[in-house]
Formats: sequence, structure tokens, C-alpha cells
Amino acid sequence: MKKKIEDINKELDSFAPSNPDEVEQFRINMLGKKGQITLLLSDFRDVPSEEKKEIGQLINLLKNKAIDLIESSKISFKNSSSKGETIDLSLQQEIIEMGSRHPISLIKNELFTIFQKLGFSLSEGPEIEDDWHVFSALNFPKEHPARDMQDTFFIEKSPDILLRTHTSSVQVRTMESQKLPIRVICPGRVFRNEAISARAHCIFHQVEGLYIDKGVSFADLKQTLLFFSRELFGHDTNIRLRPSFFPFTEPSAEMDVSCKLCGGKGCSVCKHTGWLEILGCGMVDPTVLELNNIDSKQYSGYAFGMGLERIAMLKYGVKDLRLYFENDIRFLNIFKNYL
Ligand code: 2NL
Repeated sequence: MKKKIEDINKELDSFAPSNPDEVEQFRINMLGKKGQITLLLSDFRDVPSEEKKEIGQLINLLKNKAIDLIESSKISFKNSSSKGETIDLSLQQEIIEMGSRHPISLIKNELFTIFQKLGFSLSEGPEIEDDWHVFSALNFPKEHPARDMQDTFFIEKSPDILLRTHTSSVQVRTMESQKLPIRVICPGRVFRNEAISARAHCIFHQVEGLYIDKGVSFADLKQTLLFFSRELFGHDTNIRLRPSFFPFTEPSAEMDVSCKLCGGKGCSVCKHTGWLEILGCGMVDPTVLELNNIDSKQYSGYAFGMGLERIAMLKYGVKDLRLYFENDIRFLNIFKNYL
């Protein structure tokens, strides 16, 4: 009996099938009705009882070894040759290119993160607007040139339906629908009827901010803009305000930041002035507050607006506005490393 077990064990050790049929033949030969191991098991009855324990263990080991061998051989044939196909491990994998964020989105996200720290929330509104939200509620006089066909894209005339020329229209909608105090920033696309060149485009992006509460002062505006400029351009940045005019703010100002490239000494980017103009701002004109049903005796506010193309230009050195709209992959790839 022991000799038989040893012989079968040797047969198991030398088993090297070259196809699935050989595995099946081997299974029948070992474990089939008249298989060698099956016969061993039926002969087990005649083993003297003092040897039963030892022989029983040997036969069990042998049987399990045969089952493992057959199963693993079956699996290896299945993996290596399903329907005759093989895997070419040397084949080159198709490379999936990473995308990048558009520079305008990068700047917009950065501005939002800065103003979020100051408690501003985000507000968005429609690109197609009416006269009230774009002009009348913002104190534009009847004959203002911005209301002209030459400057604004009209979709319909009387009543006027047009493409918004600034995102102030979103802030008008915010004053309509939200309770005071208001502290919002409004990013979005705006449209002006201009010939396209390196320095002008008919579509561009703005972010405007509006803060209305009791006791808001020009000092609050200056401090907010200083904080914003230092977050965006670095902590050694200085600002200056120059008097200006907008129909919706009084007083109004234009803000410059110190030129980062030359540190204020003067270079070609800042046209040898040491300063770069980046936004317009002012105290919301009391007339605008009243037009929007806010009591100007109790409340005051400040507002500001900036063009994102210009800021991206200064931050990333983009020299031609048209690049932002062409989606040239060579341009977009430059921004792969920014988040
Ligand atoms: C610029 C200047 C500015 C505002 C936008 C504003 C909005 C409301 C009321 C009052 Cl609802 N003002 N917005 C104020 C001052 C300047 O934008 O140069 N933008 C590119």
C-alpha cells in the first residue's frame, strides 16, 4: 500500500500537462470512478487497523495534492489562452493627457478665495438682461453713450433686451432679492460692441463686489482693497487711489497697485510709472441705493469692479487678449501646473 502511494506521489510530481485535455485525462486517471486514488480509497478497508491512521493520512494528503494540481493547471490554461487570444505585454499604452484650468478660471477662483475670507458670498445672474438691471437701476442717464448701439449688443428694442455690459446687473438683482446687509462678489462674462484686437475684445470677464450695511465708509473700502491686493500680488504690494467717475458711485476712484516686476522703479510693463491700474471703485451713489429701495439715510455701501483678462495678463504675462478665447492647446498647456 505504501509503495503504491509513493508511486502515485511521484506521478503527481512529474505531472506537466501541455493542454487542457491532458489535465482532464489526468483527473480521470487519478480521481475518476476507476482512478488510482479512488481505488486506493476502496482498498483502505483491508488495511490492518494498527496502520489505518498513518495510511489514512497519507491517502488524504495525496488526494488533496492531486485536486490542487488539477485545479491550478485548469486555471493557468484558462488565463493564458481564452479564445486563442494572448496579451501583448510590450504594447504601448495610450497616453491620457491631463487637462488644465483656463487662466481666467484660475484668477476667478483666486479672487473668490480672497473675498471669501472677508465674508463675501458669490452671486451669479443672467447674461441676457433688460435695460433696468444694466442701466436704469445704476443711475445711467438717458443719453449715456453706453446705451448706444455702438457700444452695447441689443437683442431687442423697446422694451430693450441686451447682453450685459457689466456684472453690476447681478448686484442689482441681489439688492432686489436679498435682505440687508449685503456682501457679494459677482463674477461673469460681459459683452461690449468693440472691434477685436490684441488689446480689446467684445467678450470679457469681470468680478464686481458690493458691500452695503449701516456705517460703511471709504476707509473700509480702502482697507478691503489693500488686503485684496496684498493677497493677490504679494505682501509687499502698495496701492494708490486716483479720483475718477462712474454714474453709480460717488466719490469714485481708480486703483493702481505697485508694479511687481520693477518694484515701483519703472519698467516697460508699467510704462515707467511704477504703477499698474487694476480696478475701479467707489461709494455706492445714494441715488442708486434709493432706486433699489434701500434707505440711503440709514445705509451706505462701497462697490468695485475689475476685468479678469487684465489681472491674468499682469499675473501670467499674457500679451494678447485674443489668446484667452482661441483655446489653442499650446496656450492652455502653460497653465497645467496651476491649480
Ligand atoms: C471697472 C469699474 C466698477 C462698480 C463697478 C457697482 C455696482 C453697484 C453699485 C455701484 Cl450695484 N457700483 N459697481 C462700482 C465702481 C466701479 O467697475 O473698471 N470695472 C471693470
